[in-house]
Amino acid sequence: LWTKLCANKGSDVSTVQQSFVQHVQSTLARTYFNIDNFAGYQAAAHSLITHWDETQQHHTKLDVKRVYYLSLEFLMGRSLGNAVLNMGLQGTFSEALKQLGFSLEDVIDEERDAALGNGGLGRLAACFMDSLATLDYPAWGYGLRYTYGIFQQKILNGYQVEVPDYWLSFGNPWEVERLDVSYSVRFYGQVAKGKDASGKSSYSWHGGEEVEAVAYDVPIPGFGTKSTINIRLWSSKPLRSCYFDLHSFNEGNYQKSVELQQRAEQITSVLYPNDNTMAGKELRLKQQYFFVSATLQDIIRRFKKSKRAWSEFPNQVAIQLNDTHPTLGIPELMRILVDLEGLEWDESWDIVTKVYSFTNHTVLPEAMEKWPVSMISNLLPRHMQIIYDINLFFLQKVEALFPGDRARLARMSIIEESPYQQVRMAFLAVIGSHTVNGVAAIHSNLIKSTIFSDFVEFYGASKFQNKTNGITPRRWLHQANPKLSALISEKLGGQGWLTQLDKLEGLIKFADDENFQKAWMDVKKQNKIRLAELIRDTCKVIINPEAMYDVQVKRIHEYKRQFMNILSVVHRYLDLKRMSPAEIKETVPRVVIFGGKAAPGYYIAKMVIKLINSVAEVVFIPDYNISNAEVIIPASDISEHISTAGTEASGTSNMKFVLNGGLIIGTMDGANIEIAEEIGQDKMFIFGCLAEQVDDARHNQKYRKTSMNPDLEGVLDALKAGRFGDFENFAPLVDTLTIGGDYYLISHDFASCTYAAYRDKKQWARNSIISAAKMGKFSSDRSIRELDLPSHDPDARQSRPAV
Ligand code: 26Y
Repeated sequence: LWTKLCANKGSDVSTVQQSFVQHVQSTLARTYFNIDNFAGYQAAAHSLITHWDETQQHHTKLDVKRVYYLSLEFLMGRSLGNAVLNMGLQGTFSEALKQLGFSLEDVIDEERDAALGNGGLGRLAACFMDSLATLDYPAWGYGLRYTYGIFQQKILNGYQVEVPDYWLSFGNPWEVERLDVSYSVRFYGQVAKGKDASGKSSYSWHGGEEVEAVAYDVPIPGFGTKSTINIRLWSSKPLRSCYFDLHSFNEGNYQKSVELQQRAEQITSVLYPNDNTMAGKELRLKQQYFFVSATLQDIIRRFKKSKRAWSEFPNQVAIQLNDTHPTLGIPELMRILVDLEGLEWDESWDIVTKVYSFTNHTVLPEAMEKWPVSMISNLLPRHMQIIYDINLFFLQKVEALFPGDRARLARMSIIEESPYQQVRMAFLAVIGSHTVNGVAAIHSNLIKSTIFSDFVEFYGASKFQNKTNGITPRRWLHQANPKLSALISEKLGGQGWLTQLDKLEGLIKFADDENFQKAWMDVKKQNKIRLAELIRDTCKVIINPEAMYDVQVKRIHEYKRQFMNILSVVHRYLDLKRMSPAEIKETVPRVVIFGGKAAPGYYIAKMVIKLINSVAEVVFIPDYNISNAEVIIPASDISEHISTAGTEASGTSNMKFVLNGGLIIGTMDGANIEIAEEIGQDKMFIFGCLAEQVDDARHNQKYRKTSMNPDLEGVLDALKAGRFGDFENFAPLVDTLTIGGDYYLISHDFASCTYAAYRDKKQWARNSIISAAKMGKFSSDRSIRELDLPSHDPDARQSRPAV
């Protein structure tokens, strides 16, 4: 009977409508004359979540090795439009909703972004989930269900103001609460040393406080496959017994009676809004441990179902660490194996190092996680002992290989000694993993020659690999740029390119075809109009779609050099002021568009926002997020990826822009270099210092061996003269160039960062087409395949049984 009842897998218009109406009536408990677009969105989302667990059942039956992607951030954006496209239900859903009096687009617009991430690292995790599902991997994402995502940014009087992002306020139809999946997590307390039955020392961690981790599952449907995988997000709750302190309540102390509950719920309450800068707060460390503890309990519970020996664990489990944020998973797995499961240390260590793999996303010193030994000792006393032991055994091996080299031991120690003792999480991650990867070729080489050079000498170079980042073409072209997607599919005779992005090369033969060029640029024009509307609505500024759109959207950070960009805008503006009307007529009209959030505590970055907003005729789009990125990126003619060479590990928006037919102004940094390799340097506007020149250039800058670029000097004079408002607003920012020693080499790179020709429209169209056509390498499908995760499941690829 069950099989019969469950077999209703139709995906035609009337089946969709039935499911939709059923959800309106029973899930939402509303009637058809009482549903607005938001209810329409909820009902549509609910009707998509069916047959979702079948992939898991299938993997359980096959008993396959699973891959776990552990990330403190998932920057998902909206799900409805993506789910409909990935499940191949676009036409059906539009028609079904239309007949019911809705427009699919309007309904999609009701959804709030799931913004549980800061920037590149969080968005990469989201793209990887799309690829893992699409490629039928038996994969799970694990993360935290923050009650508040990345803050919403308002601009008031030119300044950034942060508003809390309470994204769950109207519920979340994409999550399924799994009250049956919950684990308790301990903090603080003491370690007792004892002896086990055989007389061996044993350790037990007890006391302190415990909280409960409850699972929420979010489905990720693959494109063109039946596979739907999960992201399991943990939410913190008080232990059942601690919901409420009855004693305090009875004594009339209502406040105190709920304190424990609040303390527990605080753990997953808010995403830390720092991107590439470490804050060092205890609550963040708590989040990290809470996350890995719940996740490992869950992974181990699944493993134990198969009744295998522990030695089989690495054959069943692969764990990818998204940066050092989940690195406590290494000592935690050791603790579980040694203290709780009674395995020997060496055997446990062998298992741990076969399971973990670590992705590094940065070389910036301020982004490197280091936690005070005192803080870890207090919060996680047993883990601190284990970290010391891991370090001891590791340093013994170093000593054996390099006898008497005290300096080397100090350099490689997991514990940094001065100015006070801290745990270097990146070293712990390297030592506990079988492979380490960087995210673009230049970055992977840099980590080998700088932060991890001693480890390359110790382990050999093969442990350190490169996996150049990628993006999912499903969201970043098919969904964000439906007109270009349709044009490409028409030209290539199908949608095969969406899963085999190399097929875009088929467009090259049309690059000189005038009709195709026209169609291509026409799509760009329509996307520019769409963006002009967004800018009109959010900034109350009218822009000219005929002008060249020059875009820089990303987190605001000194190394990304938005400051240099706005200074060059001022430079061009001052130039225009000096020009004759005839000369002005010769220049290309240009709309410069910025967007991006500054970390709330990052004073200089906030000042950059104020400066941008003080320069007239520049647009600053507030609250840059996934959803407006989907409008901004397809509309750009040119975009800025201009970090000081050697500082941007990869960048991923650079890939999105080029894939959508935008050209790049960029430095030889991150993935820009590989984009140039693929599409040809002649199709990019490359400038600036090379990574290998940076040290010298910095030295010269700092000791004033080079004088300031005269154009830049002119710009600073204008600022000082109050041309853009009170100079006091920007003085500390300008100081970074002078007394600060210009660490990011703005003066050095200033001269060459200016003009991009837009006049030869045909040449532009040709370059745009060829560039997009050669972007095949940058699909996240390729990154995922290279990551060498447990083999995927060929049986899953069947036509999807939809709604
Ligand atoms: C330690 C904590 C404060 C922290 C939080 C977030 C540290 C770093 C981050 C985020 C880092 C990040 O987003 N890095 C970016 O990762 C992208 C994906 O690999 C790269 O493309 C990009 O260059 C890099 O800056």
